[in-house]
Amino acid sequence: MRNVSGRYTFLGSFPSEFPDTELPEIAFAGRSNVGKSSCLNKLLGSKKAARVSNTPGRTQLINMFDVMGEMTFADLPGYGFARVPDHVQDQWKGMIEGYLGGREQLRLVVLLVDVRREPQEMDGMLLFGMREAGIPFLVVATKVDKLKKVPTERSLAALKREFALDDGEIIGFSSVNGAGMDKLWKRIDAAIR
Ligand SMILES: Nc1nc2c(ncn2[C@@H]2O[C@H](COP(=O)(O)OP(=O)(O)O)[C@@H](O)[C@H]2O)c(=O)[nH]1
Ligand SMILES: [Mg+2]
Repeated sequence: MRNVSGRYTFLGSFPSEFPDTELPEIAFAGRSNVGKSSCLNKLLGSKKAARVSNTPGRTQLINMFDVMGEMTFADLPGYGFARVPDHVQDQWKGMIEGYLGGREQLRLVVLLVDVRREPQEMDGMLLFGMREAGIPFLVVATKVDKLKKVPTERSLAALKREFALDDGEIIGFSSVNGAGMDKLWKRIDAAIR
């Protein structure tokens, strides 16, 4: 497993005009509150790289990090807050489409979903879009520490079924106890090679 332990650099927050980096890029997407910031912090070995639980509905920006000079992490804005006005939703959609459609160095999108929730329509739409565009993705089901083994397996199976995923396209993860960290790093390493 990688040990980044803080060897990353924050490149900035971008609404568009993403920086001209040459390193292979891994993007992280998912609904607000799914545990995306916590997952990034866990991968980067930092408690504060990505802010945990920031207020929803603010300006939507893509945060980028250089990781050990080997790859770029792109933290995409979360979606799915009920009380966000339409123009913010549209802004989000425009940004994500702009990013996913034009980012040549993108090697993998890690789509985070909460293992305790039913499969969500927005996640399905994003997955469908990535499949259509031929963008490699991995579904990471977060917060597996909150469920026992059997309900976790059941939930992973439901996600696989609903989103028509292959075995290798979903892993369980916890930023509390580190479950799935090895697997996630393996997939990231394979994607940037
Ligand atoms: N039990 C548990 N809680 C988590 C996990 N990941 C995130 N959380 C909690 O879920 C909430 C939202 O996490 P955050 O990382 O801010 O989600 P984001 O909105 O997707 O960036 C916070 O209260 C976290 O402490 C996890 O793996 N297990
Ligand atoms: Mg966050």
